[in-house]
Amino acid sequence: MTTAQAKHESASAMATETLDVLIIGAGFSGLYLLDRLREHGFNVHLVEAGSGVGGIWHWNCYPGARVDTTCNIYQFSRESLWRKWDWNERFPGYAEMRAYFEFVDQQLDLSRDISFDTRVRRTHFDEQARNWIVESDSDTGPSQMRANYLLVCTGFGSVPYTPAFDGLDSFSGPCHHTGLWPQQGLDFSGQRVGVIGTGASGVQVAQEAARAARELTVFQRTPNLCLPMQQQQLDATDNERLRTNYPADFATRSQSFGGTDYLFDPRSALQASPAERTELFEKLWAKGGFWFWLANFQDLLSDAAANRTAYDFWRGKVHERIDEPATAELLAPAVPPHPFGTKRPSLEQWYYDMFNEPHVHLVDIKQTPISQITPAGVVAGGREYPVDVLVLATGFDAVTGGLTEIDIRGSDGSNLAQKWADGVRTYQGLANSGFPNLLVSYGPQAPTAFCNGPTSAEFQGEYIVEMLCYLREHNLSRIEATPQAEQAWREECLELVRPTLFPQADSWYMGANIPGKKREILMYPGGLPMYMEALEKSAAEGYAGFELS
Ligand code: N01
Repeated sequence: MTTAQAKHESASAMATETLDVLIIGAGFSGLYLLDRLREHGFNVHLVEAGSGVGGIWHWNCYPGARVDTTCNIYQFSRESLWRKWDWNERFPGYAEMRAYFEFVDQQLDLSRDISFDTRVRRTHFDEQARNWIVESDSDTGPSQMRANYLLVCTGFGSVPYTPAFDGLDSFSGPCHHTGLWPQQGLDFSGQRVGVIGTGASGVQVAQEAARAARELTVFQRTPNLCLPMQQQQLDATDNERLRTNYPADFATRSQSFGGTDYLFDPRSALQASPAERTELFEKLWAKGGFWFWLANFQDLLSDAAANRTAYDFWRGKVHERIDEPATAELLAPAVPPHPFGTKRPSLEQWYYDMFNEPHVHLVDIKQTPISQITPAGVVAGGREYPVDVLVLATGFDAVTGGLTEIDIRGSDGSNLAQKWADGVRTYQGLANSGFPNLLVSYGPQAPTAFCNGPTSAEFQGEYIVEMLCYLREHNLSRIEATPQAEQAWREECLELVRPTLFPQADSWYMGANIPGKKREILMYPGGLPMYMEALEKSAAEGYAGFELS
């Protein structure tokens, strides 16, 4: 039988059988759940819109796309995997991440239970049968499936956001969003490249463009408070050394706010002397990565004056690297655009230095907004900036978009996106009242983007696996969050974020990057240990907050 015939047969079989579990999305969360649920004897299948595994690393293949978490914890903690895998870089690029996902796929034989190029469009809960009917667009995979449990693992950044720039369609050259980059790549050599947006994607792609392009114009609305990556190449000896530390690194994740292998410094920035502050700041700066953000004084993200000490240190470091004072002021202004760390900092390598080069230009589109895109370039402040290639690094309908773009209908036929129109409601960031047997991993009101992705995939994933095992063992076939538990969870999220500085930034953490989206914290702000404690308490009480039958 040919592969196409085999796929067709398995698609037909799936149209008639009822799976125990259907998973949407082949990133860290979805793959973890597929593997673990299979190990527990569930009949499980996974559908993925892309043509390969890797989730965000499949789609974000723009030049420079790179992880912002060190490789030791940006991987599964399963020993049979890390024993056999060597990393080439401390912060791996997208190509290395893709190779890692292929390795995991091969080691765990995951693809045999995955339908690729299959995008789920609609799904509804059949109350009588107690299962989900899922419809997708696919030429080769199943177009309709039934499953007792539906696990949505679409990640925080699967729906790119493109602003409605006047004339965008008229642009005559290649124009791509970083989150939908052409799989065959795009060469910047000798081109005049324009990058709109200076989030992590914009910073990364601009750095690469600066090296290849004839001219690079960066359109900045808000400066990114970037941190030094301190990249390192890793050889076999480095990997052996890393492996000896992995068990301790993985163990630390459960104690840290963001599922990392380091913790906040327990001291207050304001109680420390200026010399002590500088000492810690310098130490964390030299380590690179997110240490300056997540291993810094514990009051940095809750006290404005403490935060300002870090901002001023950061600003000084940036100014040292930029020749032109006006450019330095645009990139690192005297008045902070938002408290440091309340928008996710990007990790940069030569981002600031590149603005000293004559072919790299910075345009302040806060002062002079983009009024139009023409066939030949970008118009801002009445001036046309000529561009051959236009890069839209304008972000994502983050955290909720992957769920709300699917027409998900619950037991009374109502739609999840409508339910969330005036504010997200979940219980434990996992479940929804009115939507029985639907569970979400790496979604809203969970640690999600406040947490390292693989850590979240494993911690939340294991909780879901245990929950499904519990239901099976107790001959139960339906689980639904109660409206009261959901309301209390929402209030807890809003309450926990109130004393922090996060609400002060117009960030995607706050849903503030999408016009018309409700402005509210989209993550659970209590940190991973507190989150897992709440989940474990509920489980110990027979899944308090849920109705089981
Ligand atoms: O998106 P963003 P991203 N006119 O939303 C600008 C992860 N990630 O794709 O700040 C003009 O952060 C917008 O301006 P402003 C990481 O978690 C990780 O860069 O709203 N500009 C901003 O500059 C990251 O946080 C890596 O004023 C407009 C930019 O577009 C998350 O993904 C790499 C505009 C969007 O920045 C998202 O990052 C890449 C408009 N109308 C991504 N609308 C790693 O390193 C938006 N902008 C692992």
